[in-house]
Amino acid sequence: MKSGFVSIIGRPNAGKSTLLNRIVGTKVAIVSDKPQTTRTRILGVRNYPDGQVVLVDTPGIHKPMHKMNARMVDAAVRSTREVDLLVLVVDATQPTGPGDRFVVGVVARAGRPAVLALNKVDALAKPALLPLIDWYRQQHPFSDIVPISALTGDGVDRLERAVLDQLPEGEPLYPDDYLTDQAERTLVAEIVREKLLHHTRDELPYTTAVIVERFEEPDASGLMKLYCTILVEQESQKPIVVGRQGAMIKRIGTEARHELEAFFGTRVFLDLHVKVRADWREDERILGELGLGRR
Ligand SMILES: Nc1nc2c(ncn2[C@@H]2O[C@H](COP(=O)(O)OP(=O)(O)OP(=O)(O)O)[C@@H](O)[C@H]2O)c(=O)[nH]1
Ligand SMILES: [Mg+2]
Repeated sequence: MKSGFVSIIGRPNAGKSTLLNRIVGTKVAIVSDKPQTTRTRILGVRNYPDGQVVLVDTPGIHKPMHKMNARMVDAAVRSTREVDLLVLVVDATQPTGPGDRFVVGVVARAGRPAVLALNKVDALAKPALLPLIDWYRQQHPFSDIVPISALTGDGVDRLERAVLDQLPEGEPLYPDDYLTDQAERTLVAEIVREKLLHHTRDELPYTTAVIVERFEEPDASGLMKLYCTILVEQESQKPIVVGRQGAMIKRIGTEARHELEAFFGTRVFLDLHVKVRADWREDERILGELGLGRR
């Protein structure tokens, strides 16, 4: 048997969370087309007949402009020193540059074996792969380089094999029915935030957060009641989230509720409330609630 911790790292939007969900086989991390979707580390477990891989999805590594972002990047970098193996996920459709060099530097400083996953090959012309592989080979001695599509699943089984190969001998670290370390409360907040990200753009994805104020287990009639606050930074952002006659927040609420009902297997009452909190991204108390407290 083989087992170990594997950190999935890379720049924002590379497809790390998509890959985590694909390998685990369930949605444990939210995904969006906006960079900086993942804000904390998320653990997901995959069992094989001959081993167990404990994957750690991490926030995308970027230049932090707020305390929140510094904590996010810290969480990602710290994870590289707490695992047996790294999987560096890169968006192969994007040209390489200083941001990629920086992330390779993080990999190098971690001093652990690393597998490179060239992601989004479904959206890439094949000839573009070779120069990319060459570029990364010159940057770092990766133990394997695997082209994948986290979206379609193409190449992911090869990547999983490469990961398992690199892991030490060992017994499973978690029970075989253990899927993720995400608390139900966190999952609720994340699903609401995913719908919020889906329907907003410009600065809103970065300036919003979701906090679960109250979580009531299903009552006798099987109705679960969830009360969430959506934080925005400025008064002017409130009407955008609420929408015309509340249309936007209604849509976000309905989509989130459907997903939560499927997830919990019960009827859900979901209350969403928008609140302005200037500079919440610098606020220690709020960061703590979001799992980004000072370490
Ligand atoms: N075409 C294509 N798109 C992909 C693939 N993998 C992920 N995506 C898309 O890329 C976007 C970002 O995916 P995420 O999984 O959220 O990326 P991430 O690396 O976790 O991003 P952060 O959490 O912001 O660091 C989403 O729109 C995904 O649907 C892929 O293999 N092919
Ligand atoms: Mg992510």
